[in-house]
Amino acid sequence: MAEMEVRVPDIGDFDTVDVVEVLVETGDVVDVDDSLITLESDKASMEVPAPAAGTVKELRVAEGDQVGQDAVILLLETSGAAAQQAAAEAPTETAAERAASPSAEPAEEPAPPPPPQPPAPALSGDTARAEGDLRPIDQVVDERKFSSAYASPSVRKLARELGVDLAKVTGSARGGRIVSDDVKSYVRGVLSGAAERPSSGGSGLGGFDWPQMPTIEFSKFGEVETKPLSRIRKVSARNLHRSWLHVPHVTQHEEADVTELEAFRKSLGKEAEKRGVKMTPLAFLLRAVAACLRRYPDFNSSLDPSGENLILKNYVHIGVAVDTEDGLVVPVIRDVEEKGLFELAAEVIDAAKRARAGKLTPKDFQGACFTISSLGGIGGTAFTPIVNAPEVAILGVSRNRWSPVWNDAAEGGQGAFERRLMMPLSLSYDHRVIDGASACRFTVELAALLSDFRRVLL
Ligand code: CAO
Repeated sequence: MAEMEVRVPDIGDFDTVDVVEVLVETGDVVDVDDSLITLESDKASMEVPAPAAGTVKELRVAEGDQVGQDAVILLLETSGAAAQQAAAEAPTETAAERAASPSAEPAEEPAPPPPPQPPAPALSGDTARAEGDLRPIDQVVDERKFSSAYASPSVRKLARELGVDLAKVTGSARGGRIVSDDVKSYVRGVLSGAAERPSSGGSGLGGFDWPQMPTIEFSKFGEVETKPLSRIRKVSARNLHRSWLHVPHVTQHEEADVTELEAFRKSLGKEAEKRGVKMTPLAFLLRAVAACLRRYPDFNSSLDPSGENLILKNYVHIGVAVDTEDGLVVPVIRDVEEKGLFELAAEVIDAAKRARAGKLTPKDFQGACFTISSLGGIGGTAFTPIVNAPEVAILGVSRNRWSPVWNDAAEGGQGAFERRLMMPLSLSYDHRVIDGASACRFTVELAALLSDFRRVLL
C-alpha cells in the first residue's frame, strides 16, 4: 500500500477557488476518476477526479474552504502500483515552477507539444474556447469531470438528481447561467418527447437530443487496430465540431487572376533569399485579406455571447492553418497590415516551423480575427473550410491553375481566350453575421486585390 496526496489541479486565472462540495468522506473507497470535490469560481465549476483507485485516508479540505492550485485535497491510500501509475501521469510542474519559468504564461497552459501530456482540467470562466485557444481538449473541458455549464451548486445538484447533463441545457439567466427552471423545462421537454430549447441568445444547442451515432464493433468485419488520437487532433476535433454545430456555414467560391502577382512574387525570389526567407504566396494573401477586412469590417468581428451584438475589432490578426504530423494548428500573425511582405513571409515560415516542432506557445494561438487555410501547396480545386469560431469567416485557398480566360479587349477588341493563372478561393462564413451578398463582395474584392496587388494600397 502507498499513500498519495491528491492536489488541486490547474485552476486557470484564479488565485483561489471555493470548495463548494466535498463528495467523499474519510474511509470511502474510490475508483480512478471518481469525483472527490467540486471547486467553483464566480464563473465556472469543476469536479476534481481521483487520480487513482484507493481509500480516502484523510480529508484536508471542507466545504466553504478556499483553495489554490496544488493545495492538498486529501490523502489517498492506494495500492503501490496505482500510486506509481498516478504519479507517472500527474503534472510534473507546479504553479510555482511554472511562475518561475521565464517563457511561461502563468494563467495559460503550454501549447500542445507533440508528446502526450497528462490530463489536467483547467478552471476557466469561459469553457467555450477563447479565441485561438488550442489548449488540449482534456485541459479545456473534460465533460465528465468539468461541466462547461455555468450553474450554481444547487442547480448542479438538482441536475445530478434528475440525471440531466447540464451541457445539454441552455441557460436563460444573464450570461447564459443555468437556473433550476432551465433544468426543469429541459426535463419536461425530454418527457414530452420533444426536447425544449429555452431561449437564450447566441446559438445555444442545449435541450436538443442529438441522435447518437451507433457503436459498431468493426472487428466483426475484419482485422482492425486502435490508434489513439494525438492531443492536437483531439483539440482541433472538438473545436471544429463545435464550430460546425454552432455556426451556420455557407461557402462562397471565387477565382483570382494571380498571373501578375505570381510573376512579381517570383521576381522577389533572389531578394528574399538574400534576406533568408522564401517569398510565399501566403504573405500576399495575408496583406490582401487584411485590406479586405478593413473594407468589410463585419468580417473582422465576432458575435457576442448574447447573439445580439457584433464585436468589431480594430486590429487585424490573422490565423494561418498549419498542417502538422499531429494535426491542424492555427498560429496567429499579428498586426498584418503593419508588416511588409518579407516580414510576413518570414513570420509564416517561422510559425509553421515552430508549429511542426510543437514549439508554439498559447500566445501564438490567440487573438485571430480571421483564418487563412491554404492547401495551395498540395492541390485541390475548392473546399469548404470550417469557420474558426468565434471568428466569422475563413478563407480556403486551393492550387493555382492555368486556365483559358476570355478577354473582351484582346485581339484589338475582337476578344480572345488568354492563358491566365487562376487562384481558387473558398470563403466560408457565419451566415448569422454575414449575408451572401457581402460574402460575394468580399471575395470579388479580394480577387481584385490579388489580380492587381497595387490596389491593396488604395
Ligand atoms: N497554388 C500553387 N502553388 C502554391 C499555392 C497555390 N495556391 N500556394 C503555395 N504554393 C506553392 C508554394 O509556392 C510552394 O512552391 P515552391 O516550393 O515551388 O515555392 C509550395 O506550394 C509549397 O508551399 P508551402 O505549403 O510550403 O508554403 P505556403 O506558404 O503555401 O503554406 C502552410 C504554408 C503552413 C500554410 C502550409 O505548409 C500548410 O500547412 N498548409 C496546410 C493547411 C491545412 O491543412 N489546411 C486545411 C485545414 S482545414 O480547413
